[in-house]
Amino acid sequence: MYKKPVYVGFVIPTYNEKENIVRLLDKIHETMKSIGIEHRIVVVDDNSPDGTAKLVAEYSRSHNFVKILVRPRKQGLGSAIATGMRDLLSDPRITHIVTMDADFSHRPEDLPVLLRRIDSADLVQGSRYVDGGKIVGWSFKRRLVSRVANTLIRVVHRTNILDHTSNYRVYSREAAERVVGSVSSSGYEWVIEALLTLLYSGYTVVEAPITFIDRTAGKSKLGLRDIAKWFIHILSLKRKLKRTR
Ligand SMILES: Nc1nc2c(ncn2[C@@H]2O[C@H](COP(=O)(O)OP(=O)(O)O)[C@@H](O)[C@H]2O)c(=O)[nH]1
Ligand SMILES: [Mg+2]
Repeated sequence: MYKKPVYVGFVIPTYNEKENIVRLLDKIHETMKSIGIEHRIVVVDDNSPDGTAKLVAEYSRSHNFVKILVRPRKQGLGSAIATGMRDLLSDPRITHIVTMDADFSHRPEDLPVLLRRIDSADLVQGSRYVDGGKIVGWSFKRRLVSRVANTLIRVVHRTNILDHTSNYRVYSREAAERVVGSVSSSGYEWVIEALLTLLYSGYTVVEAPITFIDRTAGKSKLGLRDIAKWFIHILSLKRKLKRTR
C-alpha cells in the first residue's frame, strides 16, 4: 500500500482529560489495528489535577504501545506537542507522527482518511473546510471566528490551505524534525506556526477531510481581545518566517 514501511507515533497532549483518554487510546489502537499500521502513542500530561497521568500510567502497564510523559506544570499545548515529538523522534522506527487532541474532537475514525495521503505530502492536514469536512456542535460565532482567522492566515501568508488551525495532522519524520527544531511558540499558536514554517520552507501540505466535534456545548472562550492578539501574532509570524526563509 505504501512506498516504504510505515510506523506511526501519536502525540496526545492532555490537561484534565480523565473522562476521555483511556477510551481514546483504546479507539486509536483498534482503528490502527484494523488498517494494519504499526503504531505507538505518547501522552504528554502537564500534571493534570484530575489525575489523568496516573490513569494513563496504569493503562500503559498493560498496553505497551502507550507511554506517558509527565511535566511538572501546565506549559501550553504547543510545547507539549514538541516534547512528545522529540521523544518519538528518538525512536528510529518512527516514520510519521500524528498529533491529535484528547477530547474526541478529532475522531479516530478519520485516521484512515488522513493516513491514506501520507505518500503525497510532508504534512497531511486534517481539514474541516475541504469537501467532506464538517464541524459538529459549534455556534455560529465560533464558526465565524474560525473562518475569519483561517481566511486571514491564508491571505496574509498567501497559502492555499483552508484549515490552518486544526491540530489533527500527520507529519512525515522530516517535517516533524523541522518543526521541533524551529517552532518557538508554546501555546495554541504553535499549531499555526508549525504549518507556516513547513510551507515557508517548501514542504508539501495536503488537506484531508475530518469531522470536528466540539467537546461540550457552552460559550466560546474567544473574545475580541483574543482575536486582536491572534491578528498581531499572525502578522509577527510573517516577519519572523520571512527572515528565516
Ligand atoms: N499537556 C498539555 N495539554 C494541553 C494544554 N492545553 C491544552 N491541552 C490539551 O490540548 C488539547 C486541546 O485543548 P482543548 O482544551 O480541547 O482546546 P479547544 O478544543 O481549543 O478548546 C486537549 O487534548 C487538551 O487536553 C497544556 O497546557 N498542556
Ligand atoms: Mg478541544
